[in-house]
Amino acid sequence: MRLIKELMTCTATVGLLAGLAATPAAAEKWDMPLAYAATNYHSENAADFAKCVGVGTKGALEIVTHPSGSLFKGNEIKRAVQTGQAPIGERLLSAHANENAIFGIDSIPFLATSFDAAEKLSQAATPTLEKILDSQNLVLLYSVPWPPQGLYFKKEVNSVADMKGIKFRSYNTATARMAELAGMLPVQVEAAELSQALATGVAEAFISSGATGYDRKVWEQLTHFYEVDAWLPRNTIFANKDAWNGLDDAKRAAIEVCAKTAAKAGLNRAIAYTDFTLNGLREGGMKVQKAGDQLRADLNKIGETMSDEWLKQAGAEGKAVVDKFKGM
Ligand code: PCA
Repeated sequence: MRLIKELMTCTATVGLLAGLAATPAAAEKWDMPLAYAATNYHSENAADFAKCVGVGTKGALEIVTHPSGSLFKGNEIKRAVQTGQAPIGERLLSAHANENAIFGIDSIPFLATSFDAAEKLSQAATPTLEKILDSQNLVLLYSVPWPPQGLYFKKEVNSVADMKGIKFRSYNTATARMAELAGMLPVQVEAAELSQALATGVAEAFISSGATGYDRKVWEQLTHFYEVDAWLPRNTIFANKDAWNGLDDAKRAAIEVCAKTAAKAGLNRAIAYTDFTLNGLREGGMKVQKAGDQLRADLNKIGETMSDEWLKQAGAEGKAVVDKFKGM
């Protein structure tokens, strides 16, 4: 018995030493702030990306994800990475369209309304986005779409006239502008705080994917989801340029390989999460339906105004990206 015990202790010690030997002494740790729930597919995808980097660098670079805005809130993440407070992070770039209109390219109403079109638009925009992010001390790694955007209300809505005066939660410049043009009152709220904003009456309606409505269990307050397919915004994953330049070639190569895998896996997850979450809204008791003709026509008009405004703000650089997309 004693012998067995001794043998077990010995085996455990050898195992522990082997484990220690396999971990290089100078393992580097990167904290990765995320804005959305741990169970959301963006966060799960980022966790897999982190795992992939760990394996690809044989443990020499450990990326630790921090979902739900726990390390930095959504609206703080970009600045945190730019300034090196975090070496890597994920952010909805369209929320920063006030810095550069091109960041809002994925939120132009009715320009790209399917996963296929959204991927093409992203491809068309990537070189320009890389350049702009580079000028902000950021390295673009990959991006992943949200499902098509639809409208959430706590009553039946058949036209834009029905929306007048409603307190509308926005998540970027485009959603705030849409609210204004529809006669609603925009209030910017991060997804992590959405349930609370609805529960306290700070917001009564919003535009988003089925995914965010599902994650935030909005059936507890709201009753109707109208499928509008207005656009498919993206979460972009970027690194601080100094942190990136500080990595050796092998680590950078591992990140690049994992980023490519994560982009593909993220897209597939987004597609799968679309129907799953719309069904989840139904199961929660919400009426999920296509927007009616009048509502659609009214939104198209608002969309035209917003597209014109965007083109004016984004100038020749923006037009070039849109033209490239349209020619794909
Ligand atoms: N969910 C995010 C952005 C787009 C989406 O589908 C949100 O509502 O904050």
